[in-house]
Amino acid sequence: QQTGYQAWLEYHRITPGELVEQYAVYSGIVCTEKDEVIQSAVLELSRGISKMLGKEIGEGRAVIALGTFGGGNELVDRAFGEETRSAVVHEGFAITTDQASGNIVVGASSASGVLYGVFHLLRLFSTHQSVKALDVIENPVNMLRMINQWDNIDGSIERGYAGKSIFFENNRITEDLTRVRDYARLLASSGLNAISINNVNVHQWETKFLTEEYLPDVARVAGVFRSYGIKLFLSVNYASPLEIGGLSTADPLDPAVREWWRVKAAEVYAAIPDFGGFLVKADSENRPGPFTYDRDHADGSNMLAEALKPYGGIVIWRCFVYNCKQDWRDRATDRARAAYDHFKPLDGRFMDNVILQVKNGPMDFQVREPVSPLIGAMETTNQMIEFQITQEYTGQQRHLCYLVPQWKEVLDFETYAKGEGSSIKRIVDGSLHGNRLSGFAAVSNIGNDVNWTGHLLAQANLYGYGRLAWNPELSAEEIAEEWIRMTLGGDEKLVSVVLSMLMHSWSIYEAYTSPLGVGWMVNPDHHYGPNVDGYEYSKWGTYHFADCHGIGVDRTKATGTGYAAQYKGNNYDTYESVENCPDELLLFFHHVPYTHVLHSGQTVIQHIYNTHFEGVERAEQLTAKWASLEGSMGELVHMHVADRLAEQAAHAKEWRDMINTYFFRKSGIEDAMGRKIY
Ligand code: GCW
Repeated sequence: QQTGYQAWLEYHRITPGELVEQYAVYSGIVCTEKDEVIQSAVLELSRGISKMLGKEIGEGRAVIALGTFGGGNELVDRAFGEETRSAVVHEGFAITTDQASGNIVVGASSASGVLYGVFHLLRLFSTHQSVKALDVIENPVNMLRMINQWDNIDGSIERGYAGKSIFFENNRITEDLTRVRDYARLLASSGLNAISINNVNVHQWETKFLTEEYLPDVARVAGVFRSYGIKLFLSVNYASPLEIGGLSTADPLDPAVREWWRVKAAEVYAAIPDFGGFLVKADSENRPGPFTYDRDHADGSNMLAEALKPYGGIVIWRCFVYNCKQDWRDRATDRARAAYDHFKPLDGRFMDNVILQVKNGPMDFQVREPVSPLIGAMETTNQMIEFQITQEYTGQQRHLCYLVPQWKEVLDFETYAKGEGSSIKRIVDGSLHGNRLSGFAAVSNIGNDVNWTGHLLAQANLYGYGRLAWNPELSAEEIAEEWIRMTLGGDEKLVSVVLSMLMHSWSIYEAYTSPLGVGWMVNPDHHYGPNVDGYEYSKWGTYHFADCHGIGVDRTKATGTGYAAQYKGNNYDTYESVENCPDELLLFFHHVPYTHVLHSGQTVIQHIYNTHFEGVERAEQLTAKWASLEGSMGELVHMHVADRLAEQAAHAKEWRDMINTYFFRKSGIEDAMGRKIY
C-alpha cells in the first residue's frame, strides 16, 4: 500500500487529448554534463514525463535540452542571450520554448539551478499548463532554504506525528538510504537547499556524530542530499568538548576549547567537504551553553564560527532562549520578552558567518501569536526565521491545519524596522539590512509513515513551506492548488473542494481551540488536546490568568510586562492600546473583563462561546465536503483522510465543551443563545 508515498511527485497519467499531444512531441532529453546534480535532473525529467505520458519519452519531433550556461550544451547556449544569463543568479534558472523547433530549453548558472528548473518544468506539466511558449526566469528570493529535522538516533522524533525517523534506527544511521533519497527529491522539488538531520536537543549518542564512529555514515547521508543540491548541517551539543572531548570545560574563551572545535571542524570537513555548518540550541530548555561560564551567546557562537570559517561553514544559533523554571507567582517575568531581551543588546557582536534563527512568534508556534519583535531589530546581525511545519500545537497531523496562510501573514508583517516597507520577508531575505546570510528554516513534519506526514493533507504544509521559501510572494491559494493538482489530480471539483478545505482549516482550528491569541490551554508534555489550566501553574511561563472577572496577559508598557514596547512605530501604539489591538491578539496583550466588547461587536465571553460552537460545525462541514469527493481519487486515500477528519470533528467537540464549560464556570455568564454548556 504505497498510498501517498510519491506525494506531489506522483505525476498522474495525463489522459489523451490536446495536452498529451502537446507534451508527446518531445523525443528526448539533451544533456551533455555529467555533474551528479544535473544527472539527478535528467533522471527526474525522464521519470516524470514517462509517468505522465505512460510511456518512455520518444517518437516526437522536439527535445528538452538542459544544462548550465557555457557548460557545453549548444542548445542551451543558443537559447539564452547575455541579458537572460546575467538575470539568472546562482540557484536560479531560465526556461524557454524555441518557436522554430518546439524544443524546450532549461538553462542555469549552476547545476542546482538546472535541477530547480527541471522541477519547475515538471510542475508545469503536472498541473497541465501549456508549454508552447515558455519564457521563464526564476531566482530564489531567499539564500538559505532549510529544513530542521528533530530526529533522534534511537529512531524517535521529537514532536513527530508521522511515524519514526527515516534517518536513524537503533542508534545507527539507517543503512538503506532509499527513503532519504526520496525525501531529498521532495525537498529539492519544492525549492529547498539545506537540511540539519538531527534534533536540536542533542543527547548523548548524537553528540558523537562529530566523531569517527558516526562521521562516515553522516557523510553517506550528505552524499545523498548533495546529489539533489541540498547541503547537510548537524545540530551540535554545546558541551561537546566536555562530553566527547575529554576537556574539563566548554568555556568559549578557553584556548583549549577553541582549539578543540577547530580540530573538530577540520575532521568534519575532511569527511564532508561541502558541509553546511552547525545548528545550535544553547542555554535553552536545560541545554548547555555559554551562560555556565558567564559568557554570552555572541561568545559561544563566535567560537564555533571561527572554527568553521576557513571552510565556508556557518553557525545557526537559535534564539529560543527563556527562563523555563519560572515561578507562576512571579508576574514580572514574561517569556514573550525573553528572546529580544537576550539578543538585542548583542547586535553587532556576531561574526559574519553566524545567523540567528528566530521563531516566528515570541512564545512557541501557537495557533496565533504576534510576530517576534526580534526579527529585524538587529541591524548588523544575520537573521533567519524559524517556522514549525510539524503541527505540535496545531493538531498534530490528526487535525487539518494548512499553515501557509499563517506564514504568509508573518512574512507580510510590517515591522517598521527601517520605517515603512520593512516587512518580515524583506528582513529574512537579507535585503532590508543588507545581510549576506539569511533565510528560512522550519521543523519538518515527516516520518516513516508511507505518506510521509501522517495526515495526507499535511503534505501541503511541507510543499508550501518550500515554495514560500523560494518565493514568499506566491499566494497560499496558488501553492495549495499546485499541491492538490500534483498530488491528487486535476479533477476540477476535487481541486475546488480541497482548496476550500485547506484555506479554511487554520481558522477552523483556531476557532475551537485557544481564543483571541492567548495560546496554550493544551495538555502538558505531549501538547495534544484541551486542558485550559494545563500550563497555568507551571514553570514554563505560559499563563492566561483567567479569573471570575476576566482573562488575558497584560503585556503593555503602561501597566503590564512591557513586552508591547519591543515593537516599533505604529505596532507599539496598536498593541499597547486595548482599543486598537486587533481582536485576534487581544488576550495576548491585554487582560480584559469577559464583558469587554471586541471590534466584532461581541463580548469576549460571547466570542468564546460562538467561535467554539461554530468551530465544531465547521469541522463537521470538512467531513461532509470530503465525503462529496468519494470516487474522485483512490479509495484508500479517500478513506484515510475521511478517518482523520472524523477524528478531528469528534475531538473538536472535546475542545468546545471544555473551553465553554470552563469559561461559563469562571464567569457565570450564560451563552446568549442558550446552547448546551456543561
Ligand atoms: O516547542 C518546543 C518543543 C520542544 C522543542 C523546543 C525547541 C526541540 O515543545 O520539543 O525542542 O520547542 O524549539 O527547542
